[in-house]
Amino acid sequence: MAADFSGDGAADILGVDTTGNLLYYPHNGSALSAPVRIGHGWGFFKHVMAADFSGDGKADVLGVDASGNLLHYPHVGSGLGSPVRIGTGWGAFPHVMASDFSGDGKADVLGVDASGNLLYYPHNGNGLSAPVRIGHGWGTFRFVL
Ligand SMILES: [Ca+2]
Ligand SMILES: [Ca+2]
Repeated sequence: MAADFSGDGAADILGVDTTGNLLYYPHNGSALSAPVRIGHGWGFFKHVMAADFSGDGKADVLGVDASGNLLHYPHVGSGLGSPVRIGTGWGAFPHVMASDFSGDGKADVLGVDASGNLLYYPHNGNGLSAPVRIGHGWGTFRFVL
């Protein structure tokens, strides 16, 4: 995932390795620095996204766990804080994305449901509002980003 985790205006890279470690590769100006482990146990997640959900300029991490819960891990200090559940029933979504679709500085969530509908869940300041269908026919896409 590419997102500005440090808040310096340049995108960093986050990844989940085969053992479930969440690794952060800081952008140092010309390349990537050595990775820092900022979490573990991420191997069971169906979806993992990095986007600024809180609106403080630093990317947070969102994940859909094995039970279909959509969890927000806020970026606090140098790492991630305790997760907050911001949705349920996401387990059947083949694609889930977090990005500031509305342009208010806070990431919204978009998902492709099992029927191929592209749904937009606006960030309302406290959490996610009811979804708006903004497209259909996305079920056959291998990647949606
Ligand atoms: Ca943030
Ligand atoms: Ca937004």
